[in-house]
Amino acid sequence: MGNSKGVMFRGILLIGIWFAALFGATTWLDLSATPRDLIVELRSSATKGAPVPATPAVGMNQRRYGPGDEFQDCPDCPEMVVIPAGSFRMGDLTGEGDEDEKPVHVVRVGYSFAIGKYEVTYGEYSAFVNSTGHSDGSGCRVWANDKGEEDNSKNWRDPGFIQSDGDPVVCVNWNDATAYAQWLSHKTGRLYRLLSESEWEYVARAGSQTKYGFGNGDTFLCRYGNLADKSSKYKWRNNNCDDGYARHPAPVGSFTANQFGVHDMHGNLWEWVADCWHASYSGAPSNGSTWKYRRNCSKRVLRGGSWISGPGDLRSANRDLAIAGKRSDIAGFRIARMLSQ
Ligand SMILES: [Ca+2]
Ligand SMILES: [Ca+2]
Ligand SMILES: [Ca+2]
Repeated sequence: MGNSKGVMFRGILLIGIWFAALFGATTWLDLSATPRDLIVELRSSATKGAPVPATPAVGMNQRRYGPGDEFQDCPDCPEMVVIPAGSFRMGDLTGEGDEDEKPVHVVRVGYSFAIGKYEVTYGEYSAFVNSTGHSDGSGCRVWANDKGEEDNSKNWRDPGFIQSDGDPVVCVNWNDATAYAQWLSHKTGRLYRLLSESEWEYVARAGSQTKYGFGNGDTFLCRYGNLADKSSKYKWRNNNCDDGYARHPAPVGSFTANQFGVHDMHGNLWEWVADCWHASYSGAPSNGSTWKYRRNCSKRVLRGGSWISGPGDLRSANRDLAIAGKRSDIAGFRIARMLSQ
């Protein structure tokens, strides 16, 4: 009798552990829609360094989102837009790009995901810093005098121009951006992260194969984003139009959205993406995942150009790089969120 009771007890215990493992450990992150390698990468980055909340702030019963849907996971969270799965040709399609935009290659983004409708704002970043005490850092490279100069007195709170909640946050480095995405993941119970570089170009192109998401004409740039326009002093300025913002970034959403409903992919601020810098696309991933396996990953990719950029820097295919720990008033970031199927 005693032996059979022991067997029964062990059986119940094993079933209990199985249920706990199935429902307890896996329900707070949405991982089902990502490629397998991306899932492994994201699971490790999202769970590193911070405790899993006992009760996620947002409900476990998530509605299903379809392409074009917009949502916000909490009042302080960024507004998100759902992007459809699809394929595109990445790189210099128009023949006016740099060597680092080659070779052109096909990328298949085989999953739908959500992207910030805007660059992350000052108000959204404030909520993160107020909640976590995240460091302001020690200085920022600013363009107040029309040339980039390190200024130890400047940071995201005071970059040298007035910032309000609806402006895009500046003077944040790659590490700050990543910490913000991880905090948002733990706050909401959803998987937020930086975009991969290929996801970024996929959204910037929004189905186009032209120089910009809206076509080839520099004349129309001022409708879609803030750059060095004809009111600017920079010699590389776009003399075709005036976008109304000469000396600083524009509040997010000031310009027309692209075909996916996303704003400021061209200009306003350069945007940090997750990938390590590689000087060519030889060997680049073709499934939308982040390209990260490089011994020295201190340099990260920036995309889209900024309020001091000329037209060439705003091209969909254009790439730039910066040291991950550096902050400047021409770079911010945008986030992505994985969706369950
Ligand atoms: Ca401008
Ligand atoms: Ca931008
Ligand atoms: Ca470039």
